[in-house]
Amino acid sequence: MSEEIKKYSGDAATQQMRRRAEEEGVVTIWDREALQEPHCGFGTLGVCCKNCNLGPCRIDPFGEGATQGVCGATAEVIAARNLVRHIAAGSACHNDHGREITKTLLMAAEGKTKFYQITSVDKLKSLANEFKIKTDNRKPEEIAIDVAKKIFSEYGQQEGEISLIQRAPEKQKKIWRKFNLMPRGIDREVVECLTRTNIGVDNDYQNLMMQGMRTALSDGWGGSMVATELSDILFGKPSPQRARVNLGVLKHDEVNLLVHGHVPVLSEMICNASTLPEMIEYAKQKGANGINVAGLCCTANEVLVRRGFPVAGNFLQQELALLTGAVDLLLVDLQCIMPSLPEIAHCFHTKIVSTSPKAKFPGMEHIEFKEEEALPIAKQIVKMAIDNYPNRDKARVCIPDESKNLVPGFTTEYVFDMLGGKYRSTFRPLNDAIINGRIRGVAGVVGCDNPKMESGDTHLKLVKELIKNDVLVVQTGCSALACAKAGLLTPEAAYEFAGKGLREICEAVGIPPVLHLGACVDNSRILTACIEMVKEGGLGEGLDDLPIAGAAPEWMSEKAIAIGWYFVASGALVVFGMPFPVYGSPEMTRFVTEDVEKITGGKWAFEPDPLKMAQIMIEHINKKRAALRLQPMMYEK
Ligand code: SF4
Ligand code: MSK
Repeated sequence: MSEEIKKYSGDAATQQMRRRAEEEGVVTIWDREALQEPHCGFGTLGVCCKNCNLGPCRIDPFGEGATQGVCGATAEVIAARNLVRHIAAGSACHNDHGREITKTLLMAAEGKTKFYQITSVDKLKSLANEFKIKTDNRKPEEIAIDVAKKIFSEYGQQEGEISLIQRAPEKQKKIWRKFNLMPRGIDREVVECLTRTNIGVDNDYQNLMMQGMRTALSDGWGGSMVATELSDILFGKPSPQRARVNLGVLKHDEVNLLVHGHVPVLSEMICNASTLPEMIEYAKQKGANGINVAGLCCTANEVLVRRGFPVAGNFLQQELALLTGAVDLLLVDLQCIMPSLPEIAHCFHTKIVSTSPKAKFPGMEHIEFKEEEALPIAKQIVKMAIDNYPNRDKARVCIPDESKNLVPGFTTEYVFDMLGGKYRSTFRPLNDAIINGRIRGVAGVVGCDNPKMESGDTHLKLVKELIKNDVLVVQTGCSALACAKAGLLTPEAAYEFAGKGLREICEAVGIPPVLHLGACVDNSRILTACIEMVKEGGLGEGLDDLPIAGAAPEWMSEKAIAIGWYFVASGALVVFGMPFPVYGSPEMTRFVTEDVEKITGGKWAFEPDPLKMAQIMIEHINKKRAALRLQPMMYEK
């Protein structure tokens, strides 16, 4: 095996399929990345601008050439404008995801689609209470209609404050009101970002960044939180269950149908269709022993945490899954889907189908998804996969013999029940474990995998170091899958990898040292868990007092920037493995790594080495512990 391949990912399935790509002459993301090296320095530093036709302009970061764009914009203005546009785009994606789920809930409640039901009535009622919607003596459908309409109104709300952000501790709300960071409406903040970043509008980098933070908050406490809450209401609250992950979940003798993207509305229906006796019987008629639905990226996480469906891989494995030659149909909706997929699919028998009017791909067949016809469309797609099974060239199939167990499906509500036991739901044991020094703190490790880094291994090394140091880790997205592939998301991992204090807690409660909370939108579950830690008492008055930290070691998407910013705006330290593009401006670099802390209590750090990254997070957690005067770590001399 080429040393180059080994260097980039320790995951054996990834190595094997990259070797196959080399042999077959198939170009993958690693090859394309190499062709882009060295990446444009101006872009990397964030000091190029093409916001108007006076440009494009670029600032010389060494101060020898142009120090201003044609309009007079300086490096810090250009870097801030670019960053704010990234935040707006990332937030828009999450917010739109929330909008899709809201639409489905409304259609289900109004009887416009018979294929979706309200599964979690208790969650619907408690959400309705937060929106001040009456629940007494009302049918769930009536309540759901009011909830969905209220949420829609908050997308376009012009003034005031969005509802779900009222969940935050008073300390944060005071800060956000004082600094004008309270989001007024979910879509509104994104639009204002686009206005302000036009030529000649907002030319104060700090003022621009305040709007960037307000927008990110409208994502975390708005669109993303809506997506999580309503998905739980429609599809059920996740709960821990055993499942499997990595390319080895593909089956030689069954129809393999992969679901890829983000919004779970269609993938849930595909799962339903694939388990219908008539479909299984049809698959048997075509010579298959069954239908194997598995996921990629965040759609994978959605059907994993609620239904225990297997996961074929994370972001970097989407092309590799096709290279197995065993995928009969790949179904995509939107977000994180590489446009290169049809080219690879066409090297094999794989059918590839897009479904969202917002995301079309040359080379894919398009079957438009409609909620009113959800199950018939899902059945049509499952049937297409079955019909394609006999076309599979068995001689060309190569499925890596690699898959691992994991236990996903933890939520804020589940942590209550799990820790408190049957009679008293509470976060008290978690807070006590932190206060008495068994657990040092909590770290959220999230985000994408990236060929510029070690392709998933950065997550692994970081998380192992954190749990070794008694930091309980919570994960979402492709980061969770990277660690699951190495077996870290099982209760047994505590014995092998966790420090003594954390191990004791994991043993007592029967949980993994690394908890999988769901897809990228479910980072909102980390916010709600943090709220409960503050409410439980003993760990300060606000989110910025908690001994917590966040990281996205291999981030690549604008969505990761938006997520990072809503945590920083909520008072957390967030470490990225690679800086976002601001280093061309000393002022902006100082703002994001230092000055912002004086406003929100949170800040950024950038560090590519996973062990140093862990150190930064641990030192930050220790600093918070010291400020709270918590007991010394129980097993540290
Ligand atoms: Fe150049 Fe200013 Fe136009 Fe940007 S907005 S392209 S810096 S002139
Ligand atoms: S899917 S945003 S690659 S985590 Fe949410 Fe993975 Fe990053 Fe997409």
